[in-house]
Amino acid sequence: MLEEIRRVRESLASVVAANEQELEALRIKYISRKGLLNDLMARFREVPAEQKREVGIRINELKTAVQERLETLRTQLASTETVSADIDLTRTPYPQPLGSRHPITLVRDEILRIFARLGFSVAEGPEVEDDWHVFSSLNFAPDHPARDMQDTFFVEQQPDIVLRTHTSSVQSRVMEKQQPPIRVVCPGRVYRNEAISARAHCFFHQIEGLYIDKGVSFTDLKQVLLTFARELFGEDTKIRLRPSYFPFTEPSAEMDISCNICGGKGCGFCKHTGWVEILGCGMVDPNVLKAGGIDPDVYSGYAFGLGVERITNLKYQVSDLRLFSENDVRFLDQFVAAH
Ligand code: 2NM
Repeated sequence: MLEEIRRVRESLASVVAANEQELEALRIKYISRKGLLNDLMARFREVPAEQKREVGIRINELKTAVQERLETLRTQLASTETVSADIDLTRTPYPQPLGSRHPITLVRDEILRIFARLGFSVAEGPEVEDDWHVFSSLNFAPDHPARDMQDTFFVEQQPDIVLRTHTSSVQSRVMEKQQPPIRVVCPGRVYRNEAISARAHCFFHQIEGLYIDKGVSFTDLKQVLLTFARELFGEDTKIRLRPSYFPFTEPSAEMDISCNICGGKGCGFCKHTGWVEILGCGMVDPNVLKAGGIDPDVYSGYAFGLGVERITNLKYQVSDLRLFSENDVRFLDQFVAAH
């Protein structure tokens, strides 16, 4: 019997209860009227007299041990229940990984902030557009090569509907809706029918600016672009304008900045010229103003357009345009935003 008592006592430590029912079952098993302890007591009578003293002591010890164990299990059950009621199981576990912003988003926002300080508001419009807003209203001749299937994506069986090839279509819409003064920048994705390579993609991101008021001249354009270049690439940045051609502006120019890799000394990046091209610009063609319902005898304006991928390449030296649309986290993780 002493041996039996010892075994029961040792097994107590591994006795557990997952809930109230299991705990009650243990109580019944050990200390109810028909329980293990009462059974031992009942057999106490059969114990030889010389062992009675020790067996009595051991049974009493076992009784205390059982009561203590059941009490411990009861407190444990109660505490798990209160804790689980407090925990929000829908909460994201720690640590919460912070994402990073896409480099195109970072550079776009930085550019928009600079123009916001210069008084430009933001306008957006549809990526699927009609011919009028993408081409005709912007002084593209009916036979202009940009209208070719080779360059532009057309919506099937609707030759009048295209994926916009520039965000000037948004500015065309702004002119139709609003009389000058107009100061807008239009960010967005544009599409060109090009074979995808490291240096070309069938879509990219643009920001175009438009400023229309009385007496706006080319000097206003130059000063705003110089301010912009210095804000984006640093105070020492120089700009240079080269004559160019766009259907919607006359005169037109392309702007270079002093190479921000070598500081203008000449390097592989600027093909040893010291300059890199960053945008196109010009004075809005009177035909474009007219198409937008603005009187070119009263108002004049300038416009410019830049590719966000190109600027991002300049700032971060990304060598392959395809990286921007593959969403490889190993690439994206390197651009840690100021959250
Ligand atoms: C460029 C270059 C030059 C431009 C023109 C217009 C509008 F709507 F006024 F006609 N928006 N953007 C423009 C002018 C865009 O991108 C290289």
